[in-house]
Amino acid sequence: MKSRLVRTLLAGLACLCAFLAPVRGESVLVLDWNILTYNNPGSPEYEALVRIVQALNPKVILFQEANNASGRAAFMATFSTQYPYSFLGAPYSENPRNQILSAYPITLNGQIFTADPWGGSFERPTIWADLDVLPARPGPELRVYSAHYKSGTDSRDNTLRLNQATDDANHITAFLTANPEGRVYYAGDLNCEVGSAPITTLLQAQTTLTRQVMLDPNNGSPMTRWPSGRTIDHAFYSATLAGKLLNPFIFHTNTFPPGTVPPPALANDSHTASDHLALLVTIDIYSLPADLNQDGDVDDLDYESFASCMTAPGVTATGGCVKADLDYDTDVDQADFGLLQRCFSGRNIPADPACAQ
Ligand SMILES: [Ca+2]
Ligand SMILES: [Ca+2]
Ligand SMILES: [Ca+2]
Repeated sequence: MKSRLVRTLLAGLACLCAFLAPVRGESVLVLDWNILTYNNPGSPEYEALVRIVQALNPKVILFQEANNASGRAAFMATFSTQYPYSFLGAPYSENPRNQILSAYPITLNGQIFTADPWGGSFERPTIWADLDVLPARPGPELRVYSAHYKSGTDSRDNTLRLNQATDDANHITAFLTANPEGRVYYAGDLNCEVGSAPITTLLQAQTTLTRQVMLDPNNGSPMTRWPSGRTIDHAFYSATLAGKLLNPFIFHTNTFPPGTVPPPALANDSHTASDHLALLVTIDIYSLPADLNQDGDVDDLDYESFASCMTAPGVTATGGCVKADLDYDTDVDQADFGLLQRCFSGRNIPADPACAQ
């Protein structure tokens, strides 16, 4: 009886340890693409879209022009296991709109409506969603935006594009001011090129955004729109994601050497599916809990943040101190300090990802 009791207790402890072991990270493949329309289920355009998503298998999708209700419903049903979470932006009638599909829970989402110089709000807002990439760690780890700026060249179009960029830049700035460690990935069809006023507005210092250069790895081209060859689809990341975007590229089935297109995609699928090309990037969601400021090391700065939060066992941490609860048992106590000590690497020295094991 005794040995069975001991075995049960040990098994229980093992479970507890597994539960408390900090989650360290996830590589999040994000696809951004203006798909023109889902098209009707069964059409060549729709089937090419499905094959490309199957070939790339992203964790998060940012779509623009996600219209055609029947195609959209068929797509979401086909990928319901892969993307159990989704958010469809306005308008809800069949006009081009933005959509976010996610393998991770969406904890919060919203739409940014922009003033239309013709009166009212522009019908097609930028949309955003907070993603809980690491469910074992409190709070969401990534915020994504899907944007589609007004096309055209008349005065209203130019004003609207700049208004959209200004509103989105302000939205990102407000988010990062309230959440200095928030991670932002912003992408979409901005209908303007590098150097234009909307792009410059997004890149103003307070957004902390950097534009991610995207190239087709098979020919080095930055083109995202065909047949015009313009580069009007863009991706940006916040300073908190500096160094965390891996392998950015433009996906273009037509430029792969013969026989090398990732299956089940076919050679001409990019052009069959849409008049834009897809942007892909892997975002490294770094999650070593002891690295409180998430800059890669565990140093005196992390210790200072931690020390100001340390209390006693069983005292629930609140506000900015939740991040100092390194073993996720709600308090900031000696056990958390032990984890910090084990992970301490020193300034600018990458912490050992296995330190907390
Ligand atoms: Ca989380
Ligand atoms: Ca650090
Ligand atoms: Ca704790």
